[in-house]
Amino acid sequence: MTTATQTATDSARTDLRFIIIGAGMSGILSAIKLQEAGLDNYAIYEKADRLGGTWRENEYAGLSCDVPSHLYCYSFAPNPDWSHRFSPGPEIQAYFEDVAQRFEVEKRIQFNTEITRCEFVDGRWQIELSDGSSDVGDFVIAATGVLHVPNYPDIEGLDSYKGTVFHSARWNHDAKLAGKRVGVIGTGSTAIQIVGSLVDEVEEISLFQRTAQWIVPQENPPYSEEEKAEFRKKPEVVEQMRALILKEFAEGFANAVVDAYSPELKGIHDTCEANLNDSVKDPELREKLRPNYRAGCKRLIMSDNFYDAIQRPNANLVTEGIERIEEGGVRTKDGKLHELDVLILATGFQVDRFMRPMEVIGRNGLALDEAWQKGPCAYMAITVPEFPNLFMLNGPNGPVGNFSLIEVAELQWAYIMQLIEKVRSGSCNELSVSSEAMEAYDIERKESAKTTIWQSGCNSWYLDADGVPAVWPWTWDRFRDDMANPRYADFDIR
Ligand code: N01
Repeated sequence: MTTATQTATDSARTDLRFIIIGAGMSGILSAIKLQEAGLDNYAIYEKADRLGGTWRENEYAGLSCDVPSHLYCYSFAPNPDWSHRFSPGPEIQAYFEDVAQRFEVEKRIQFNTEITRCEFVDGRWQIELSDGSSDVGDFVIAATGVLHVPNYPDIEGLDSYKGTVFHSARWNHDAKLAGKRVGVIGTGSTAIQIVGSLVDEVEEISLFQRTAQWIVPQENPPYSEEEKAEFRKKPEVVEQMRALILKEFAEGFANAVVDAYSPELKGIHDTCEANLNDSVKDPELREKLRPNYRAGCKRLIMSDNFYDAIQRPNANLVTEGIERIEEGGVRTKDGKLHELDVLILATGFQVDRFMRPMEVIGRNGLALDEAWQKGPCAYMAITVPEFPNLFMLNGPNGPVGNFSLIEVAELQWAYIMQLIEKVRSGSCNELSVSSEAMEAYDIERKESAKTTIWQSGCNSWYLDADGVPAVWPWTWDRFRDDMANPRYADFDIR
């Protein structure tokens, strides 16, 4: 007699192949987790010649992460050696390189290989690569990241500028900045860090501000050698610290931003206001730096040096709008030419790209561009109707508060793994969210977004083309619970 267990085991798939797109934080995570699950038949393709994703691409002056380092690392690979509470970018890049090597993922990465096309044909994904070769997989894991296509501003005359110009995510290391007149366009997290870091080095720095930003004061003490030795000796101390930061982030921030009238958010606003009032002496400058929207509406910026930097004698805050860019610099609407040697475009990213420009074709020839005609969507930020066995990490509408994207990706992976298990155990071959569930999910998501702080009256990269926040609009607890318990009734399972 055959038991149910035997039947499942007999039909279990041991031959599944996985295609991972991208060797950034999420791609490395996926490879490690597949190995851990004994699913070793995978390829990981990376278009660049190094791993690291956003940490490889962003090399701008002053780069650091605004999530504390002991949370901004994999839960299974703590790092007792972080130099600071918020560690600098190059250290984070080195961390990913080290983890990829230790977990034997790096040797599996096919560098300089861009996936140009994925098509779902007869139950499998056919993959075309930039070197002309191809691959076939049962699953595609899209770990392409969100902020990876620079947004170049559409400002008249940009091409006519004769000085050195580059986007913050394409840092020109050959550009001489010391003793130069440097302009920075933008006031996002990137620009704020750049200004704080360059002010001492350059002759003059001009920050072109279109919109003022609220800034949370953030001390960034280094860890002493004694502390690091203790972290090495007692991993439980690091674990406790991580748990504490996670709790603080979840309760004090992630849960607060989804309720525009929460007391926590009021507290954050008051902190930002006090920071501005206490830090900026000149009343005129202070008012120019005062945003006309509530703290948290745009992604909050944390800094311990920006207000100090912008008050230096060699720093200018330019709030007149930009009229055009000319050979010699930036002309503002008041007619003034701000002469510059170097112009840095800290103007953010095209946030609706995800896997694109790759061509992705799902069931019955449906192109992803067509499915996303009205904007990128994905159920739980992971799955799209008619794109079976294709799962995204940090996909559309995915960011959860200012939370660590690593923690988010780990929980998303746990969700994806449960879907993969369905196929591995032989209970089905294909899964993707059903069109009905996708529609219902998006209606609920958009409705819930109305009471979040992101929709309280400002413009930001969180908003989609219709002004709806393209983020997780619910609490951290709901995210954790939803990721742990897929609702299979919402899936088209074949
Ligand atoms: O980009 P942004 P970012 N003329 O989109 C301005 C993460 N990150 O690279 O506000 C003039 O936030 C635009 O003006 P406005 C983090 O998630 C994290 O700084 O639209 N200005 C805005 O000021 C962050 O949120 C860290 O009026 C123009 C700026 O450019 C995300 O990356 C560090 C303009 C763009 O700001 C993106 O941050 C860095 C124009 N034509 C980044 N076009 C940390 O972890 C755009 N702007 C610390």
